[in-house]
Amino acid sequence: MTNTKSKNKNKVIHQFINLTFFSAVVIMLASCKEKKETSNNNKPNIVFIMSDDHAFQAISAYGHGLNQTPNIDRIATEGAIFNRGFVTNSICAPSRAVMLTGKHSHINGKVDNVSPFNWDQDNFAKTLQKNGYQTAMIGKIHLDGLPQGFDYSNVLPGQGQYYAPEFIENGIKKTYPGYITKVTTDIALDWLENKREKDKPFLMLYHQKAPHRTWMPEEKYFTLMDDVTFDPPANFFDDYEGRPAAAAHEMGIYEHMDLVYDLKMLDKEGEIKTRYRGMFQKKYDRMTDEQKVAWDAYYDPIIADFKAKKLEGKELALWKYNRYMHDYLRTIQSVDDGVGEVLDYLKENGLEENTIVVYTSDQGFYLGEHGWFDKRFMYEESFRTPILVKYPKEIKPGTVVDELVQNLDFAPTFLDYAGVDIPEDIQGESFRKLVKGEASEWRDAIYYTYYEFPGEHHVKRHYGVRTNRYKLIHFYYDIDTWELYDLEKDPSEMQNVYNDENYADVKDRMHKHLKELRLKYKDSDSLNQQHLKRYLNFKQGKH
Ligand code: SGN
Ligand code: CA
Repeated sequence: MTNTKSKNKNKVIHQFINLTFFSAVVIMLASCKEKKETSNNNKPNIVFIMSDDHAFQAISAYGHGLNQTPNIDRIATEGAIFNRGFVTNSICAPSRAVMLTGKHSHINGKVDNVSPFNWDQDNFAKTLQKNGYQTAMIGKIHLDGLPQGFDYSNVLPGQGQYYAPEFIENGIKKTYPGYITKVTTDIALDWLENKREKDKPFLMLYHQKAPHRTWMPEEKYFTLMDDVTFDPPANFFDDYEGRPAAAAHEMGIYEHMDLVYDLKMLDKEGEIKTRYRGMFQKKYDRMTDEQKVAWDAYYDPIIADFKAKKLEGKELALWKYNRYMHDYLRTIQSVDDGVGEVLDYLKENGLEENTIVVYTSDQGFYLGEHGWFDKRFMYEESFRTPILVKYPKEIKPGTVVDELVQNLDFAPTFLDYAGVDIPEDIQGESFRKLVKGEASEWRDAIYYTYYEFPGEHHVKRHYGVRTNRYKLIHFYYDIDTWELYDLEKDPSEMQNVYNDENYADVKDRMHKHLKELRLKYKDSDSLNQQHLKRYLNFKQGKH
């Protein structure tokens, strides 16, 4: 697209070569100006919305019936929903690095939350910036250092805080009063309305912290779905038979969720003593007196009721699950409101037609499947991520995409839409044609890696491959186990059929796929060893 444009420009210039110098200059200037505006008008704006830990199960467009997200759903109704959207590494900072660079973790170097990110490498925002885009990064980034590729950045340090959040605006730290999700939305709207140059195409990354742990809702949603009792997924009481890596987890709702830190049982009497009580007290203390009054009015009666009931065993597990679901889903409601505000802004300002809007999460999340919260595993609920995209100029309303797409594909897709050449070393594929139903072929397998072990939640290092029907995973380091799943027969991944004779051929085929993908994406056991060494050094403070 860029090349064709500059060729046309040359043609225009040649046509005028015989005119008088003065009139030629006038005409050339006019033609350049017109060209600039035309090309800018042709380039779509991009609003890339991402939230943190938002499970696809908690978006009503995906049909799980847990909650209502009418604004996020609008993106699917007016555009496309992806049923097989996946990440390449189900943890925050690595996922963001993959999304920015279009390269797997072992190539962009940000393999875990611990090691630093090298901002000096290419990212798609830098490329768009060089090609006339105005760029902004707002909200959670979780990558240390001043973001590169952005004309404006206003980002959270680290994980961010739900109440009285700190932001770093173009390198300068300040604290905003209020609730994080709303503050992030206000910053985004302010940039759209007051800070950007309105004659340039724009890229805005609008990235929410919610619904990340510790799921502290906004006051207006404290009582949302109070009358709903959630039934846990069928495999809530999983025994992990045949899956030793899964059995070694530390992310059980029953066993590992902290009554105070996660479930808000901060009793004034101080009788509920838990490991992370002090850490939650600090989060509570960030609220204003007014906010605390509202908070206590909602939570104190629940605390009293909980103490009186003295729940144990299965009853306690179900109580914890419900307490978790209520707060988790409430934080999502504020995210959905923000999406609505941004969509409305685009519509009211005549930007709707020429703006691509993407909604996604940095990974999926467990809402009780296998008894868990958190993510990290290559099992479906955390490997999958919601992807919804609208672009009225090109995407038909109600489009459904069932092919295997990964967060690796965002960078090349955005460059493709912007008419910019996609660098050779990008590992993802543009899904532009796929969404239009015009892709002649598409990948039949995707690759996954996870590195953060030993670490929080105790998920072993692993890598694997998934096709439309099967999944092969290798857990390694202090364990050496393989798992194979038939996702058609066993979508909840309860039966590891790796040693089942009936799957011998499938197993061979999947090993072949895995080998091919590791070659294609330039990954290897020796690279894994290097990452491990680096990780352990960082953990011990030696680097
Ligand atoms: C924090 C959370 C973990 C979570 C990681 C990674 N603990 O450490 O539960 O797995 O983030 O999440 S918390 O006590 O700080 O909430 S990620 O999305 O940022 O990768
Ligand atoms: Ca996350």
